[in-house]
Amino acid sequence: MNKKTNLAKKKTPISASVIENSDLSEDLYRHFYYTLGRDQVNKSQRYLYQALALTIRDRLVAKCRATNQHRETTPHKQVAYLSLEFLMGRALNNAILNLDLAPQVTQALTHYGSELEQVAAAEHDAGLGNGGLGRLAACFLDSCATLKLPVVGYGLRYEYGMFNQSLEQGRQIEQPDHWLHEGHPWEIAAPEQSQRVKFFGHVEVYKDKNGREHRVWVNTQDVLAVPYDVPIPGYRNDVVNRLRLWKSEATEEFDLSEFNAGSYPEAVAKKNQAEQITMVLYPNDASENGKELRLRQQYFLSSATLQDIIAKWVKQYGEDFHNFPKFHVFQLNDTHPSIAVAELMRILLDDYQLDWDKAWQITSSTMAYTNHTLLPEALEKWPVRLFERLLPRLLEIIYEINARFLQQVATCWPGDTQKQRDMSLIEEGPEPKVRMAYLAIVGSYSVNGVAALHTELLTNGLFKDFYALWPERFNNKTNGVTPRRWLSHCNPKLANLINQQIGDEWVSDFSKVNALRAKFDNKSLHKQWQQVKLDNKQALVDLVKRETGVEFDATMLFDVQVKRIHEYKRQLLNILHVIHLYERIREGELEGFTPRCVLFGGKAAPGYFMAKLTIRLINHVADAINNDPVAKPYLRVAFLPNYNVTAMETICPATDLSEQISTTGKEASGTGNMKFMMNGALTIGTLDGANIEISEAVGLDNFFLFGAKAEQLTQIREHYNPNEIIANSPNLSRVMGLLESGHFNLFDPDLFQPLINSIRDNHDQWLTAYDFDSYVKAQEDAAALYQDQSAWTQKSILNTAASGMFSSDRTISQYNNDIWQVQAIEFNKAQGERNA
Ligand code: 26V
Repeated sequence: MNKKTNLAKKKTPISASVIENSDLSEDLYRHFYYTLGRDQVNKSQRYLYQALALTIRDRLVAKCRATNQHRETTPHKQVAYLSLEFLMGRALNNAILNLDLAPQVTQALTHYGSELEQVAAAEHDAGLGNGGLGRLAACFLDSCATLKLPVVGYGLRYEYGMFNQSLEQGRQIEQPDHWLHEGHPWEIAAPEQSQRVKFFGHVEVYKDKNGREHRVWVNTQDVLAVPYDVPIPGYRNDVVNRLRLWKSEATEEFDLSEFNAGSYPEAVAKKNQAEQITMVLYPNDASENGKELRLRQQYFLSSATLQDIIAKWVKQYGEDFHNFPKFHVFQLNDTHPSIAVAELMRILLDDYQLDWDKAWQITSSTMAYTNHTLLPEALEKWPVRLFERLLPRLLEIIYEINARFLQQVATCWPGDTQKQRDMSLIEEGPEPKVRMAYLAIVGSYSVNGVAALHTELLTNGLFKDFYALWPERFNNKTNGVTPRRWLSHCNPKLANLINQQIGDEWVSDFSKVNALRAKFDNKSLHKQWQQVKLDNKQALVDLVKRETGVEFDATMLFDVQVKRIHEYKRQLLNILHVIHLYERIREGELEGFTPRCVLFGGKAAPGYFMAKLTIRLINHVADAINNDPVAKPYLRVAFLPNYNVTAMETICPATDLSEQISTTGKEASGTGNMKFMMNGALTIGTLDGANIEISEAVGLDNFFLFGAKAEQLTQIREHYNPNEIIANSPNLSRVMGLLESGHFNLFDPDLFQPLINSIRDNHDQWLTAYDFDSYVKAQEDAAALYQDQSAWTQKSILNTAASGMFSSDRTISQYNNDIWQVQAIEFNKAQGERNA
């Protein structure tokens, strides 16, 4: 143990055990009365929430320190998970669950006449992500802490998270989400660990006295990266990991030099420019529009993180890096932080004078890359010109990486210059661009997809040349979600029922949930299972009524599609089916009709015209149906505004039928599908993404499958003639007839013409018309089954029972076994307390 750690320990006044044993009620009172200076609970419960958060945070901080001490005293390998997004949602209930403090908290709140549920509702979601990719990062942090793995999340502390969505006459309206405006009690700033990140400037070359050439990046405009740490508790295991979020600030010199030159306005403008970097999360999760600020965000995160880790390394081991790969892994969440490959090279070459081969050996054995999308428009490419201006030294390094890489390509495929052009990190053309995915692949020792089909499509399609060159680099890691948030916390009634049936070990070993399988036919379990679902549906009825005014009926089938609005996810196909059901009602085709409530939710990227128009169509159709008294007993439709993590916590426990209906080959994995399954929903879905593994795990008897198969796609697209399909399908003709008659847009002719045209287009990538009839058939099967409540409940239980492999604990164990190979933290508790 070195001197420094000893000193730090002496200064620590309160040990983990002291705070653990202190009275939670007293701490709550102290924070409420003294820290916040309050003496009454006002109606909003906001201060009570803040005091409770600080009370819980004290306990987390103590454990976090013990976890850190272990890190410092027992050198071991650690993972940095780099992500531009962490969609954390609320933290309070999660911390209370993981620290097992619910009884004490409930007791303490009685003094204020409050209940945890009301207090927890005062917390704003930390919406620092768009959707699947960001929420996956949050689930992963929970699993890493629960598995005691030394993993630190690194991200950006956006001032404004994902926009808030409201609806005006069926249109999406975006409002800024200033989630920090009442403070963020979970974070702790560490300004003493700030890093400087360089931008702009130019590169100068000089020779040292030994004649060796050096390159220096000079005349830069630096921005300060200030870290804010958020504690990440494991499930009842004393481990508390960290999420480090960087905030951009102006350096002091910025103000001083300009101010001394007498240009105060310029000084303030530059300060603003620096602070802009972490001001707002980009809300488009598919189309890359090459915005300079976005590249600045990416470099800012990558550079601050690497400098932070290397500074700690140098402090501990000096400038000898040869063991660095034995102690560090950088997992890149998509290409967004992939500039880290070039940045680590820059630091090793320029700041520590390593030679190229040594630096490259270190870089390419510490970086690992996860791909999350096959959509060509989401693959990042940055104009070379932008790089040249913003990050000139990084561009030089990328060119050098590329030159050396292309030599390898030439050796492997002699004389094949086309291959070199295809694989080059630089895409040629009038506006040459850097292909970030290729940079990530070339610089990483592991490249993974997020579901079996997705990885297969990467290796045979998008990255096939790279796979041919380095097959051993590629691997699959099917996504998962944390059963703590997505079952224990969000569905306590079902969690209790499962506990009664099979014990509670499933919470930290989710494979154990399989024991429910044996009970799928137990009649008394059926009754309780149905009652839980009904209660959960009632909670969703209340939410839908409050937010939309639409009255759902908990006895009807709850059919739900919540996710980002995107053409490939095919909310359009879903609403066509709703129109089909409405037509049946209007025509009196009511034999065997199962009454249902259809719920939609999700945000469209602000500039995504077709997605926004789809929201309008859903709302117009919903209005027509909800205002038609003939439809009321059979069909209700709502679009829940502002879908987010917290909304999903009420939605997934209440869902009967989970809509996972993307065009085959387009959804990399999906993770909502897993949350619904865990909570006993049945899935209607295509063989896309992780739906394939879901249907295999639960069996096709318990899954409503429809749609084109991956291997048929090329053929289907070649001869695709949607107009003929429509003409030959009585159901689809009738639906298109009603839609095209203007029934849903009486005062706005042609409003939905772009959607109609897209369905009728021979080049419709999403194959909406192709899949319609088989979708209707699968929906009919679901509706028929729902009428047999006992058969439905059997399948519901079987779905939960088969969801064991969709825990992110399983996913993370595989990342660790195959990619990271870090040791679980096994700190000796007694030692932790003594040292404290
Ligand atoms: C791309 C862009 C590009 C423009 C700027 C902002 C931005 C933000 C995010 C993205 C990447 C979107 C990729 C993504 O979210 N993929 C989803 O990842 C999930 C977790 O692996 C997976 O379940 C979903 O199927 C996949 O769509």
